[in-house]
Amino acid sequence: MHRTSRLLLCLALPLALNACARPAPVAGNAAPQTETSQAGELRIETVASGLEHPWAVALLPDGGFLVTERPGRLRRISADGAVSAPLAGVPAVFAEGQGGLLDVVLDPGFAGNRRIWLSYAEPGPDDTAGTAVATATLGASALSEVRVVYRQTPKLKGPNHFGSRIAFDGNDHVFISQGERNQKELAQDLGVLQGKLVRLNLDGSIPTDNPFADGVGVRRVIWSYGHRNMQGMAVDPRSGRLWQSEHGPRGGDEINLPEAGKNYGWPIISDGMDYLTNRPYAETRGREAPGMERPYHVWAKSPALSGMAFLVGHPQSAWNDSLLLGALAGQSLIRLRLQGERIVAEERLLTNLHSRIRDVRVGSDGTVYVLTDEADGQLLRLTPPDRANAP
Ligand SMILES: [Ca+2]
Repeated sequence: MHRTSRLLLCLALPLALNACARPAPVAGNAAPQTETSQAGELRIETVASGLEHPWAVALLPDGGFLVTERPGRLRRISADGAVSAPLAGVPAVFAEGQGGLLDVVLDPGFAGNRRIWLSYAEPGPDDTAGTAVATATLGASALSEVRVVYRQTPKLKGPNHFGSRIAFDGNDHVFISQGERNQKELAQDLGVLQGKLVRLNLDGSIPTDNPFADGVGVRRVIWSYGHRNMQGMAVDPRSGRLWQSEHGPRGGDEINLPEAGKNYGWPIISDGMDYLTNRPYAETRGREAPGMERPYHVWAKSPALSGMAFLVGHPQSAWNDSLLLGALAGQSLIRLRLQGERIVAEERLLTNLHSRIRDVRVGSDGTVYVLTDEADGQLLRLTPPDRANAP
């Protein structure tokens, strides 16, 4: 429905007030905007708006999109921006605080099996919740064959630090990022799943070559540990290596390239603030310790990182060889310029939107898609500058 006619309906029907409390999802009709990036002019179009705190976008082979909304809705958006009603069959979610419906990605075999993967905060008894991942078959208006393949246990009370992103290594494994549910000491406990990056086979079973597969009293699904709240993850298509981001405590947001069995330090070491003393970790517990990994890259002031995506293999694009990251508190799209795996420069884009950026994905043609995390959230299409026109 058009915005104006919807407003009139809302005014005429007081009983509809509840439905009028927020905008309905609509196709974008604003004229494209432009912005000057360090590498040339960037074009910005609104594909759709009125999405309620959209969390993740998956790019469908037909040019359309699947978008999660944190309160628990999954919608299909056509290439021209038409937004569907919520799809039926989505698992129930714990939609409080940072919880709700989180990531959506297409299965590596999607073209043949129409399977998708969803991560979400799964409700448990007594107001507890935990990160979970389900697979499902995508139909026109509903999901079918919904199957939970991963559950974080134990479930805990509290609305924060669920993660979560899903990424495939191209070698029949899936990585699931999550958080420590704001119970930081758990991140060092290999007997629980909070604060761990986990790795599964695509059928949900545990790989026999996981680093703790033979351990006693440890969770065999763990890949790496000592993580805080991992809301960004992507595999570098050039190397097949997994990159991950996590929120630091009021400072010290990190990028890591997690390796099997390694300890990424939380809450023993950090580059952020020690909440107990309100002083920097650097002055209290420290930023490094034996047997623990320093971040691969770290920000002293937290951008509050969410989704991430590589833009590589597009030599015509002036943004080729970049890592793109959504920033929530930082209200921008961060572009890290890469030389190989080395981060050599940073620029912040979309700052004029004054919006939290929740997710970013890169299409097969190098087009960039971004979600703003707002009550009236948008799906944006960014056309990066051509190398031919770069300054
Ligand atoms: Ca760390």
